[in-house]
Amino acid sequence: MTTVNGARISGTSSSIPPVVGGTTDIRIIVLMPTSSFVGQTFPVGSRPQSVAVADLNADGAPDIVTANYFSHDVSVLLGNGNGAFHDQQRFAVGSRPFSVAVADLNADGALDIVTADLSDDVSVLLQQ
Ligand SMILES: [Ca+2]
Ligand SMILES: [Ca+2]
Repeated sequence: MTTVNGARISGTSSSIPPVVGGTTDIRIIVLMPTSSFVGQTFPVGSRPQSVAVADLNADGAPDIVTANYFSHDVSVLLGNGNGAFHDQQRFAVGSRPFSVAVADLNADGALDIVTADLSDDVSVLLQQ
């Protein structure tokens, strides 16, 4: 189990340690009142293929999850509510995840993460 700013996230069937390091970035674009965009880049795992936005730690600020195809993990970036995000935490999933979704899969009130993997399976990360 790993704790990220109060959000505790763990795997379902085996220990899923966070992976250290990142090789690819995602770009956050915030719509400003002038209808222009300001971009900011945050590192995530290798070759992110899919992104989901949800309030994973229930603090009222949207958070980001990416499915990282070549690093076989997901990156979780907790938001601070003003468009900035904390450094990623990475959690291993199946081989070559290409899609990610967030939902409360076990009806405990905490959002969980699911990925579709190229290895013909899905990975489920239950938040505890
Ligand atoms: Ca949040
Ligand atoms: Ca849940």
